[in-house]
Amino acid sequence: MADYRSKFLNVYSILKSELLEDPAFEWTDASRKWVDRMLDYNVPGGKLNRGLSVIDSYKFLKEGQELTENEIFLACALGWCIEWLQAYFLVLDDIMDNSHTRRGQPCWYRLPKVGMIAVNDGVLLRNHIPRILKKHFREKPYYVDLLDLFNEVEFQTASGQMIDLITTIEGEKDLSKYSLAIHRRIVQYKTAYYSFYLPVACALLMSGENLDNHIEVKNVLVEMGTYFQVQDDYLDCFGAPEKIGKIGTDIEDFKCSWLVVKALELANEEQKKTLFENYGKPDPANVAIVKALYNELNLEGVYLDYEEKVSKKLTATIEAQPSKAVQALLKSFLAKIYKRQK
Ligand code: DMA
Ligand code: MG
Ligand code: MG
Ligand code: MG
Repeated sequence: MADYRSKFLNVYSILKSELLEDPAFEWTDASRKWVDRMLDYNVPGGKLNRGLSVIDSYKFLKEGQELTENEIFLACALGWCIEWLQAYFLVLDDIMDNSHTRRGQPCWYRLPKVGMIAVNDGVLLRNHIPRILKKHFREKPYYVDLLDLFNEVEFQTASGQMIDLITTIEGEKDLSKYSLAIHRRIVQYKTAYYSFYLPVACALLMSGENLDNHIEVKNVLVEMGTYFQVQDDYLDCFGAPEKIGKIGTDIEDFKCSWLVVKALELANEEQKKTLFENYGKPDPANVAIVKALYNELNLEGVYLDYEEKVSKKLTATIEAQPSKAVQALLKSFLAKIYKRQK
């Protein structure tokens, strides 16, 4: 597989320049500088897995045929639309989760000059997506499907964020309502669709496919995305902050994390009491007690077990797919996240 990373990064500069010259707005030096800095701070600094997945997927679907420069550019532009969507959700997610760091630097809203301007920056990031699509895909037969896809997935993600957030409402904190079923619903919507289904769906549309004919592929990708968010929940507590680029806040935030659901399943009455008394409190002493309990319950071992089982199951589902190209694509996705540390 050719490495498209440098081409991909190149396309970022092009898209950014176009957005900074958008004729629909009367730019000033100050406004151009703000958006320039805001984009560089929030859009390109992640792992870029989602963005690069579009071109990787498209290449698999073309089954070894050389891609034209134009095809490469378009796949990269769609990849960047996903990275823009991710940046939009993360800027707002960090405010709502009261997070401190992201991608190894302070969260955007934590910068003294930014603060709550970050809310509007999030809105701007979201608005950049249809502007990129309009500029580069307007004449394509799949343009309407592309717009519809981004709208659907954004709605699913925002709905997932909503159910993630309303389970933590102050005054209604009730650990006993947390279950694997609720966790699954949250992560499927807040993470799986935009992180796993969206890149492949973009590649399918570019290849002229009708998304209605690929429901099975969607189901596998949603399963994989669920596994990916379980990893995110695990790393929030057990990951190395210098590797994941962020400091976990799930315990403080009373999140319906996979870890707390597992802890509730495994705890005896006394341990449950400890959990009820200490989960969802901002004091580091309470957090430390929860973490000690997670260790007592051997949640690291429980997680490793889960990871083995889910990856085996996913591999079997992938191998049952009729298309070899789709199998190869899905296997490469799984290989990228299996046992990830960041
Ligand atoms: C992430 O949930 C979901 C979206 C849509 C940003 P999260 O709060 O667990 O993410 P992170 O751990 O990166 O803050
Ligand atoms: Mg968060
Ligand atoms: Mg969140
Ligand atoms: Mg998280």
